[in-house]
Amino acid sequence: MKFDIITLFPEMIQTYCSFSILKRAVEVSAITVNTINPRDFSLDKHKKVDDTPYGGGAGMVLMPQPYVDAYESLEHMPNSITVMLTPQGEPLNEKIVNELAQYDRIILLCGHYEGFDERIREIIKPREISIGDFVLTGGELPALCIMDAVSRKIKGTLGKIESADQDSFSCGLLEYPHYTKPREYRGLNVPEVLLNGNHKEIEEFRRQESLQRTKQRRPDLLN
Ligand code: 21W
Repeated sequence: MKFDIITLFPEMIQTYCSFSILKRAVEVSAITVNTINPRDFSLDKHKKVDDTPYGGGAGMVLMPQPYVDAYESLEHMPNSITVMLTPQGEPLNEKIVNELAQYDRIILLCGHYEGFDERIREIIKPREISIGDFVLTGGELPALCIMDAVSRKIKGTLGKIESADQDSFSCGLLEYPHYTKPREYRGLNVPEVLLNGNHKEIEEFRRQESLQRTKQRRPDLLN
């Protein structure tokens, strides 16, 4: 999977991708991460990328020229999709992540606390995605959420042990409670059933806990 991220803050993307599992994914070439800064494409003598809104109002608007030129500087590739991160987009979920993971290349367009000039949408025609109903300062964290979630689906990103956990995660229920050593901590004990080595009983206990948690916290997931 190739990610091309168009952002005014490329270091935010590069830094996150230099740790942990994404770092390894880059090292084993499961993914490649390329950043493009629209500021480098600004034709303005002060490298301006935003301006005041026509019609008035607060805030600034991201100019079309630097973003469209940054976008058009990227090579055309088959099986590629462009995603714009905006608060008005469709809310991200695991189904969308699975859809995105089918592509060979994803272009991610990030704004930063400003709206995009509408003509950027009209020219690029991106899929618009949000990560939920709360206000952030920019599209970089949402872009990283997509990169992180999609990368997990790419062969070679997760090791054997982590892939096994994928199965229990994606069964549509919340996870059961986990325990490790010691058996007693501050008077709190690990449930007896997990210590007796009866795998059938353990499996049933975990399934019940998962169901109960899901009913209590996320009844919407049970439909
Ligand atoms: C916040 C962008 C507010 C635009 C007029 C001119 C991407 C995001 C974002 C942001 C506004 C996502 C304005 C969940 C999010 C994102 C920054 C509009 C300012 N008005 N998913 N400028 N939440 N957020 N208001 O915030 O770019 S995906």
